[in-house]
Amino acid sequence: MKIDHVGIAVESIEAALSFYKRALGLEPCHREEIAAQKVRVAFLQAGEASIELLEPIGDEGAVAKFLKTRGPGLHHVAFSAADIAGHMDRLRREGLAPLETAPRPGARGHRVCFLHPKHAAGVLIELVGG
Ligand code: CMX
Repeated sequence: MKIDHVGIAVESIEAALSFYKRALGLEPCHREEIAAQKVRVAFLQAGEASIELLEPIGDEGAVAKFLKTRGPGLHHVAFSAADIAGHMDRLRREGLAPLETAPRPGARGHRVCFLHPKHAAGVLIELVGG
């Protein structure tokens, strides 16, 4: 599998974008609000993969909770998975059940699912389908 993106939880997308521009010359290529996940996101392309900056909308939701308990930093690593439903079935058979029972809508029109960090050395894993 290829890495699709690396998700980084931030307090402020604008402040983080300023760092990525000044330090690495990276510009945002896509912005979106994912209301169901209570986040706004910005993607920065870095070669074949991208960085996803995640800023919480409000005080609830997974990213707001993450920032409150752990502070800004690596939130998840996402891998491309064309047949996402097939991968979810395979993972269930392996005893590594995804957090969702079925793929759900994610950023950029993709279908996604997540694997709990307890399965992956403390890193939340996302699978990104077509
Ligand atoms: N990476 C690593 N560890 C994490 C984590 C993360 N992103 N989020 C939580 N944890 C850890 C906590 O530190 C805690 O560890 P300890 O038990 O050692 O203290 C443990 O997991 C439980 O933490 P929690 O705060 O009680 O969190 P919840 O169990 O309520 O939720 C999770 C954790 C992963 C199940 C939840 O965040 C989730 O369902 N995530 C998937 C959805 C998501 O993250 N959406 C935002 C991204 C949207 C997008 O990109 O589309």
